[in-house]
Amino acid sequence: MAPLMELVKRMDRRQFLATTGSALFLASARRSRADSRPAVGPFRTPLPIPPVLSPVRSDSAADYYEIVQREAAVEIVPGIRTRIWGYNGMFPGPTIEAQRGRTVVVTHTNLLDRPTVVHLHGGITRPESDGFPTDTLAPGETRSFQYDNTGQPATLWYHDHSWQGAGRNLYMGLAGLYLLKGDSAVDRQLPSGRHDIPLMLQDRSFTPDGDLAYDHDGHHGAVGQVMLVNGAPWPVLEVAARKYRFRIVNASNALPVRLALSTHQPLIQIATDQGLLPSPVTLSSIGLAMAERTDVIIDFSVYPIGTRIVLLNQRADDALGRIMRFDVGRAERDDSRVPERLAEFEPLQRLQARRTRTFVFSGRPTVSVPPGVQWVINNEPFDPNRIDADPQLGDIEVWRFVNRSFLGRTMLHPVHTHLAPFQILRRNGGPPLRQERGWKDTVAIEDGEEVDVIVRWSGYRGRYLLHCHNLEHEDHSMMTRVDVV
Ligand SMILES: [Cu+2]
Repeated sequence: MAPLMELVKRMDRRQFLATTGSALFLASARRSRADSRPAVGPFRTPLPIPPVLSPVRSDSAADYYEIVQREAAVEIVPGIRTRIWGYNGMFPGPTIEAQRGRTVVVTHTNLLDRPTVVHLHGGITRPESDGFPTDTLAPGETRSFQYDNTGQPATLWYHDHSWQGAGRNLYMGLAGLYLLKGDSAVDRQLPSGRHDIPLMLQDRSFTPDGDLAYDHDGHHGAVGQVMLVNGAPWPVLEVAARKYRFRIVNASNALPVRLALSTHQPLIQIATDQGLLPSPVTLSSIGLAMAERTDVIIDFSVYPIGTRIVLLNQRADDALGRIMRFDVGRAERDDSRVPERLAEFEPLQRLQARRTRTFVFSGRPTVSVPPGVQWVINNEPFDPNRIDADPQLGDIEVWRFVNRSFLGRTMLHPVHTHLAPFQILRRNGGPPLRQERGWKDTVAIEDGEEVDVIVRWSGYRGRYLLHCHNLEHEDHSMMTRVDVV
């Protein structure tokens, strides 16, 4: 074994990260993977913040936005142009800031050469605007989507949802943030403005000439070699020695992460997918599967000016084990605080449920040479014309998600319900994780696990979805139609 790798193996990974420079880090990353990407190192790029989109007009009914889906060449790796498919030609797309209870209408025009589908992840959305996978926007077509923003203030995101095309379309850039904001007394006390920062995580691979290299790995999932935050590789954010709120979205196709700080300082979690928790939770690490979100407070006032803190992904031992760095650059006054009571929370009880439905997530071999895998729910692939669940509007139901392993291969399935948020009742017969005791719309089901969630099917009648948010599983074809009747 090469001396470097031997050294790395013997050291605790955090110790390795703390004591070695980026050159060494890159050398080890290169050795651990067949490497064909352009030279890109960690902690050389400032963190970009996606710009907030301005409405083209507003009236008493709504704020109106326009987005064009188009190809563009953008600088992701410094000095190199990368061809992307982006909302307004950006990677990620522009951020939409919505206010609870105020309607937003987004008019999309598709200037790409393929059909696309627009979905607002986490939104309580009327069915005609929810982005059913066959509700395509054809090349050249323009259509408006209406979001009523009746849910809790939360960190949402919008992205492509094309049937058998979502994996590639998101990889190429069709994703953006949608921040549903509130203005309660609690919201005003928490860090805000330039101290409230979204972090959209996406791993990517690049070809030698800088293009995105999409490989679905036999429908197991497209995992990259470079960690991007808001479209920049392993960026750096200079922070003041005070509290910040970070809205962290795992927008990767197939990479679950476990967030932790290199200094062992705990993260103060204040929100899940669907908004503020009843009270803050202090955690040494937070698991975040694909499409899950967490809002955390990090208090940099505990560090001397000049301290560098790395946000780690403890699920990876290679280049994807680091996400970004915070450099404490200056002192600053801090009037924000984290209240002990964050949000009202009504725990739903199993007794309130009208019925229980079970969904088994597994794989089955395809009839091909060599045999591949098709991802299925209750042994059925997605069929847009088959209704697999038909909850009544207003009903509360328990949905049991079972992850049954396939050919001994460990697969995580992040399960996502459209329209209706849920609470987690039981995880493997025990209580939910401390980080998931709030309203959720996506839940990580690890291999062999069984999770009961309780869902209130309110909002709208119509055609919706339940699916795995590993995008390559979703495309092939771990998705099922749910009609609210
Ligand atoms: Cu899956």
